[in-house]
Amino acid sequence: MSDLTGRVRGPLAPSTAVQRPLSIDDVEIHGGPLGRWQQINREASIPLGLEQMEKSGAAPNLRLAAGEGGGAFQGYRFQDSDLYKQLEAVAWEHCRHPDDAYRAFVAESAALLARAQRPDGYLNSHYQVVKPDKIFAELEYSHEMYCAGHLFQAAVAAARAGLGEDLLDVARRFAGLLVQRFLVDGDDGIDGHAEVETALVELYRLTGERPYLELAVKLIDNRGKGLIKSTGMGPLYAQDHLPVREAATPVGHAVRQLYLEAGVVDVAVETGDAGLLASSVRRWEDLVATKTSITGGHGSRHDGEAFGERYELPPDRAYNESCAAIASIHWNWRLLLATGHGRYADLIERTLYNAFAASTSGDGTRFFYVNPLQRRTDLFEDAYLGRRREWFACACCPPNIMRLVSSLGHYVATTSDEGVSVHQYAPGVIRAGGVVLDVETGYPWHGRVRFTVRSAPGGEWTLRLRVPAWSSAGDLTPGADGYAAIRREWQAGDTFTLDLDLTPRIVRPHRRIDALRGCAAIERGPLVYCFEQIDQDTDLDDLALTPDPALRTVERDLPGIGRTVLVEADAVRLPPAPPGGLPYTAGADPAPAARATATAVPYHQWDNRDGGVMRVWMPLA
Ligand code: FUB
Ligand code: ZN
Repeated sequence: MSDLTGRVRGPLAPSTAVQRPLSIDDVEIHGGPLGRWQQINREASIPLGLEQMEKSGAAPNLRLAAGEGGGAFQGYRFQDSDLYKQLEAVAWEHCRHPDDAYRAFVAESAALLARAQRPDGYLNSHYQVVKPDKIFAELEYSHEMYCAGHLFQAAVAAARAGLGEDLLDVARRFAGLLVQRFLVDGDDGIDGHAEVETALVELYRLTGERPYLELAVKLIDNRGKGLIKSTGMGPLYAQDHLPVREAATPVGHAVRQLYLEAGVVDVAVETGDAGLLASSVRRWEDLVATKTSITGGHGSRHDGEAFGERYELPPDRAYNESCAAIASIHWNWRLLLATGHGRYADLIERTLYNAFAASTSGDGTRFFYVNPLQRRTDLFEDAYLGRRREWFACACCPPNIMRLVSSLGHYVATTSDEGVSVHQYAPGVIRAGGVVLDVETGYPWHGRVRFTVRSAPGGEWTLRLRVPAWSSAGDLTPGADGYAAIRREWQAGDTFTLDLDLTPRIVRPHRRIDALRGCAAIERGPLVYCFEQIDQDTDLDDLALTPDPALRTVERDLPGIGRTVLVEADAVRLPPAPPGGLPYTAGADPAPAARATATAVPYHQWDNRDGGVMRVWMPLA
C-alpha cells in the first residue's frame, strides 16, 4: 500500500477541523437500530445492489463504452453513478468486514472502468456510447461531472479501505482531464448537478493534488453567474440564480443544493474561507427554520424534486427524497466537524432515524425514493401505490443509502485536542487517540447510555457527550454547543452514565406552516412517530387527538417490524362526514362521536406490514 490511503478510513478527512473524524473501523456498532441497519445492509441490500449493477445496465453500459458488449445503452445519462455509489458502499463495508468478494468486485469494476476510459481520461458511458459529439457540450443536464464526483468518492473509499489504487488511477486520470479543461484551459462550464465539488476536495485530501481543490473553488465561485444554460427548469433549479456567498436560502432541486453545500463547506475549510463558511451556515439556519420536515426530510415539491417556499411543508406531497436526507447528513457532518456545534449532530440524528431510516424496509430489500409524511390509498397514478420498491429506473437512492449505512461508524464520534466527543449513541466500542470506550445502551428505545473507559492515555481529557435538544440530561448541563463536557483524569474501568429523557412528547407545527395548522405529531427521543391504519380500531382518517392528549408507551412485537415501542394517544372518533356534495360546510364542526385511542409506530418502521393509510401529523380535536 502506498501512503495515499491516508489515516482516516472513512468518507471525510479534512486537513483542519475543530473535530477530527474517526475511521469506520475505530467505531464498532454492536446492536440497536444502527447495528441492525448495518447487518441488513450487508446481508440483504448490498447483495441486491450488486445484482442490480448487471440488471440495471450500469455495468453493461460501461462494457459498451469499452467496446466489449452488444446491445443498447440502458437507463439514464447518470447510470454510471449507480455503480460508483455501489463501489463506495462495498469499500466502506470492507473496512468493517474485509471480504474477498468485495475486493474482487472493486478490482473487476476498476479494470472495466479503465478499459472504458478514453486515453485522455474521459469516462462517461452515456456520452461515449450515445452522444460522443456532445461531450462536455450540455453540462447543464449532462451529469458528466456529477458522475465524475461519484467516481472520485468511490476511488477515495477504495483507497482508504485498502482495496488498492486501480480505481484511484482511473479517477485521477479523469480528474486530470477536468483540471486541464476547466481550470488550466479556462473553460467556465459548471455541471447542472453539484456533487463533483465535494468529491474533488476529498480527492485533494487523499492525494495532496492542489489543482483538484482549486477546481472545486472555481466551480463554486462560478455558480450564480448564469453559466448554466437553461434547462427549462429556471436558474433556481441548479442553484445558479445567485452567487453562493449571496444566496440566503436553499432553493431548487434539493439534492443538488445539499451536495453543493457539502462542497461549499469542504472548500471553505480547506481554504480557510470564513465568509464562504458563514454563507453555508446562514442557509442552514434558514433551511432548518423554514424548509425542513419533522423527519429531517427536505424537498416539498415533486415538481423539480425541489425545495418549496418558506413554510411550504405539505405532509402528503412532501418529496423528501432519500438522497436529500443523505446529502443533508453529509453537509451537517461537515458543519459539525468545522464548528463542533451539536445542532448539526442533532439534525443528523433526526434525519438518520427518520427521513433516512424510513427509506429502507425492515429486511433491507426495498427502498423509498420519496418519503412523504402521509399516505392516502387512492394513488391511482402510481403502480406501486406509494410503497417501497426493490429498485428504480432512476436508482440514485438505493446505492446511496447503502454507502451511508456501511459508513455509519464514521458519524458516531470524533476526537480533538481536548478528548473524545460522542455525537450518536449506539452500543459498541469507540477507539480514539489512545482512548477505548465501551458503550452500553438500548438507545433509542431506552435513554440510558453507559460508558466504560477500557483504556485511556495518562492525564486529563474531556469526554463530550451530546445532549439532544429534546432532552434534559439529569445533573449534566450542556454547554452552548449542546455537549456536556466531563473533564478528568480518566482511568481504565471508570464509568459514566448519561440519562436522556425519552418521555414521549406532542409536537406542534410553526403557525406559518399552513398545511399543518391544527395538527400535532408525536416524538419520543430521536424518533418521530406516525399512525398507520393497521394499528387503529377505527378509520384513521376519522381520528383526531384530544387537545392535550395523554401519551402511553407500549412495547410490542409486530410482524414485519419486530420488537418496538408504540405510543398510544388519547383521541376522539369524529362523526362521519356527510356523503356527497362539496367537502366544505357552513357552521361549526359536529361534536366528536366517541373517545378513542390512536396508536403510533416509529415513522422509520412504517410500510412494513400492509399498504394502508399513514399519517405523521394528526388533527387535534
Ligand atoms: O440527477 C441525479 C439524481 O437523480 C438526483 O440527485 C436525484 O434527485 C434524481 O433526480
Ligand atoms: Zn435519490
